[in-house]
Amino acid sequence: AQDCLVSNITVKQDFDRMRYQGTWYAVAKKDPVGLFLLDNVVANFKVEEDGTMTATATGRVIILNNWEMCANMFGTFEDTEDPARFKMKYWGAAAYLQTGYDDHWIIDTDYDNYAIHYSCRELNVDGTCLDGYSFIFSRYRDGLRPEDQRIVTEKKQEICFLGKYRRVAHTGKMVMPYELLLL
Ligand code: FEN
Repeated sequence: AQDCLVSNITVKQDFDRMRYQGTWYAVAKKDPVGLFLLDNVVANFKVEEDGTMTATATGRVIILNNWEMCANMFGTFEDTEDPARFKMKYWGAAAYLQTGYDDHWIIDTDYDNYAIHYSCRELNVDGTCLDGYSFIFSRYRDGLRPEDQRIVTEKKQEICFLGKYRRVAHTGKMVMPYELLLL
């Protein structure tokens, strides 16, 4: 949407949640206002027996007195008429972590290499996004393949977040607990 209207943003056609399952490494993110995950963000998506999509995510957070913590987050996805547009309920394993209810749109993915996620939390009166966040995911910890970079840049522009992303470092200090990978 070159007019940047959230209502004109297109998402992945015929999104296949089965193929989206498994581990995704965040390689870049656009932060929302307020508390969020700093870096080392890894998500693991799963389709439950009843067809519901769920996910776990880990990421580094810094709490109060510069305490570095590994946050374990959980999300369940509510379906909408569009298979690529979900509402995500999320909460943390620790009580100090914020809970929330966000849009969760899959803008594009090839399932095997890259994915572009988008969430707008608050609209401006003109229908553009006032507060939102986005993740660029890769199936590989080392980042995106050069051939996917072009597609991702194009999509960043379409969702009007180009230039607002920061790279997500993977220092390897934070690894997703094995139990969470299996959930
Ligand atoms: C996503 C992948 C699919 C699963 C989930 C995802 C979203 C995660 C979100 C995390 C929010 C974290 C917060 C942290 C926090 C899309 C990656 C679930 C939306 C809100 C602090 C920091 C400092 C403090 C308290 C809390 O609450 N951090 O003192």
